[in-house]
Amino acid sequence: MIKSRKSFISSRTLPYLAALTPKQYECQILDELVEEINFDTNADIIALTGMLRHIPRAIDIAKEFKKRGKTTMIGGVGAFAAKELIAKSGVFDCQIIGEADELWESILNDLEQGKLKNYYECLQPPQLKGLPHARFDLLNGKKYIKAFWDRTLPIIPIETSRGCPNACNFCLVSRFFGNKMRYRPVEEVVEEIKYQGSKFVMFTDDNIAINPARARELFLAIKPLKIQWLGQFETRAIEHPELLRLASESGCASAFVGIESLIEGNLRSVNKEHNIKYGIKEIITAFKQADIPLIASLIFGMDQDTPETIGWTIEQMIINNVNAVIPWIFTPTPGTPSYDELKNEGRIIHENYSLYDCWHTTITPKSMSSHQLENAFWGALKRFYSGPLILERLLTSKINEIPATLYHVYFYWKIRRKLHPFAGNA
Ligand code: B12
Ligand code: SF4
Repeated sequence: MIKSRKSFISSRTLPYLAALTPKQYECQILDELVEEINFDTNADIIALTGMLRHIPRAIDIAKEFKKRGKTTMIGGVGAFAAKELIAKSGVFDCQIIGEADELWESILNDLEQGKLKNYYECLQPPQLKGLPHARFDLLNGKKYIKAFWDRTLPIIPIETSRGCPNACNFCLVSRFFGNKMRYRPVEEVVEEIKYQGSKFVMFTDDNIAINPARARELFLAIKPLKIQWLGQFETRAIEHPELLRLASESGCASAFVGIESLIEGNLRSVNKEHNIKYGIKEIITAFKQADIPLIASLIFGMDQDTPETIGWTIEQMIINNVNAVIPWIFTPTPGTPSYDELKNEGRIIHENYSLYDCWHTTITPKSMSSHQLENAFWGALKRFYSGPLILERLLTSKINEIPATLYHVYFYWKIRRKLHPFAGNA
């Protein structure tokens, strides 16, 4: 565990699961990133969630609770990716695969009637109409940072859709949520934002503008709320400049864009051809013209990457004045084609999932050694977040870019301690 005093944003998962829980149950939520576990709690059921890298820790936690006679359950994307490991651990009374919206209540009913099964799977993804509002009131709000301009409530993650029609080989989203988009009714999204009350929202959608007509409807509906929001966009969004402008007018404070690689062969090798069409300059210019600060998500260590291509990529980001970069090391998640491919080629070095955090090497890359990959990755982070470049960015930032640019000082501090900018935040 990499713990922090305060996290950037809470997860939506458990506050949402609490909202799905029938009223006769009392729920408590504990986020181990920022709090300590009380193993002597009087709770009857311990329900755990996490990404793949949290699974070894979840197994240890469940072991402790089993010793104390509790009923242990686990679900979520990590549990989906590590199904075999979880089953083998033998410390969970119940393993839930897939979306739990329509399953959770019946699981609790089965438990009440002494008929709890060891394994539940969602076979039919739920429609996203009438979802309850997540119970963020159950979290310790003091443990999450607040926006610079609104010190009242932390940033709140809100979901407006699930699924992704693309199938990038390294990504779990279309494997877990399916490749058909499902949307929450826009009026229900607006209602939840109002209900949660925060003036800063992070949309958890993987592609907030994948459907331009629906995105337009959403942006128009949230514009009067006068919130600031963060969202994930795919590169194809630049084909709709008027939509990007509307996103900006509706409060988009930063766009997290899956650029992944500037090398065509890399994009082809991971089935992300849709990114090939656009040059990095074109992408950055389109977001700048819409006045939306762009955070480029990059993946290093794909087949055609070498220390030189990684160095070159980061220079391209600097030359083109991208607002921020978040680089990751190519990591194969079980359940994805990348994992199967690398496994078949014998290129997976180890399966200690606690290091599957996307900033440790877990594979032998094709065109360099693992050591070279790790060095080039840290070199890229240090270069982009170097003192002189941060200062230059701060001095040249527009007013709306300054809050995000100030985080670069924090990133600088973390990178010097060999921590990824997001470490301790997810
Ligand atoms: C928001 C988000 C983040 C945020 C915030 C994280 C947070 N605090 O939650 C940030 C930006 C920080 C982040 C970071 C990372 N993320 Co992220 N993130 C997401 C995202 C987009 C949304 C998560 C979410 O809130 N979903 C909504 C909730 C309600 O859905 P849910 O958790 O799946 O829960 C449902 C079911 O799974 C189930 N369920 C879940 N848990 C449980 C438990 C029980 C007991 C039960 C019954 C049911 C149940 O019930 C829910 C309702 O159906 C997902 C993709 C996605 N669409 O889900 C990726 C995702 C989770 N992230 C992923 C990854 C890889 C990362 C990173 C490692 C790096 C990266 N390359 O993106 C970093 C981690 C950094 C670090 N320090 O290690 C992967 C995880 C894959 C994996 N290997 O586990 C995902 C799936 C994206 C992907 N492309 O594959 N992430
Ligand atoms: S990386 Fe993004 S575009 Fe590709 S499948 Fe995952 S969510 Fe979809």
